[in-house]
Amino acid sequence: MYMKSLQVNQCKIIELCKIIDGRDGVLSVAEAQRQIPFDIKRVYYIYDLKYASALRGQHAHKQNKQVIFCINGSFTLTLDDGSHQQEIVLNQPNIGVFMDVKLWHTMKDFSEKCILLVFASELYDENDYIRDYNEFKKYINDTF
Ligand code: T46
Repeated sequence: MYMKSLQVNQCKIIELCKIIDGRDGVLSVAEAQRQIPFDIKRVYYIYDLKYASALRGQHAHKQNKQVIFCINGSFTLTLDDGSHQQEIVLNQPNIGVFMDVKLWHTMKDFSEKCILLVFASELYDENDYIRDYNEFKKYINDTF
């Protein structure tokens, strides 16, 4: 059981089951409206990260909800709801984070061979992104 709880609003830890039978390997399952709290319209993954110093994310979404996993290696996810900030290291393939709308998030400290897997509730739309932090703060105040 992954004990870390999140102090930030608009997000929560998602723990997938680990099916370990008599054969080799572990099987984890993510299903729409079950472990993943929305209908999945898009899946993407990020890999071939060569620099631990890379920074990705640094934005929030208006409509798009996501669950993010690290299915190989590790990285640090920083979460910011506009009032509270928290960092979480994702390093277990069956532990993810649900990221609701209006949540500023950044990915950093990528390990070697790190692979991020993301389930998204919406198709890709650049207009759904808030990529400026001041605009994010204004948006959460205006849409409260
Ligand atoms: C997020 C974090 C966790 C597409 O064309 N289609 C897609 O579905 C995605 C996800 C990206 N792109 C394009 C848009 C950019 O030209 O790929 C390029 C890189 O996207 P971005 O800079 O947004 O990548 P990250 O790693 O900063 O963010 C991504 C997701 O875009 C974002 O929604 O929450 O991962």
